[in-house]
Amino acid sequence: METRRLPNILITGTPGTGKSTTAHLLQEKVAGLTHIEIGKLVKEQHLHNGWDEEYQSYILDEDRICDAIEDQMDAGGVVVDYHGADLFPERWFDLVLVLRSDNSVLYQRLENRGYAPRKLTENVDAEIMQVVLDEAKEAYREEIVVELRSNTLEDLESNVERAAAWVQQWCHSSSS
Ligand code: DAT
Repeated sequence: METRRLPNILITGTPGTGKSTTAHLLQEKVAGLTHIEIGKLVKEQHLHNGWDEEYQSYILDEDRICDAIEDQMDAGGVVVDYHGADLFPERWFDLVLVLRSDNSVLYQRLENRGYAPRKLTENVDAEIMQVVLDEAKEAYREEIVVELRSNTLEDLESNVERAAAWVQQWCHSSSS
């Protein structure tokens, strides 16, 4: 039975496409939403099984990540931001936004972030191959998966506006 009073949204995409920025602005704009950055949570609560030198990332403990946020997800109103789409239960999300950036834009953002050349190339390649988009389409009903361009500040603003309007609409239709 649907008990959420606010919807849950997954904001996903390749690292650097603007997930955290978008999620943060959305949570600021819509009262009652909370933002969970999975990468940060993993570090803070040690929800991993060590560091993978080869991939330069944590080896996630997916079960513990899901356990850590389950109560909040059940309550609703959570904007989850993560660069993967298939580790969460499908029922958790009402909307899945997949942010997309052009390769030159993404390259620059990841270079600014200080990514090592190999990690940078892997991520830009993954974006070109739309790995996260395909993963999201596989994991969730196609009609809740929305691809959004995230190259410019105008894109950012319009994505936040659209998502906020969608939340309002969701609340309106679930209360009627
Ligand atoms: P992610 O959480 O996907 O790794 P981020 O939100 O940290 O990405 O953004 C990476 C950088 O790019 C950060 O400096 C903010 C900037 N940025 C994000 N989305 C943008 C957009 N649509 N237009 C311009 N800059 C953007």
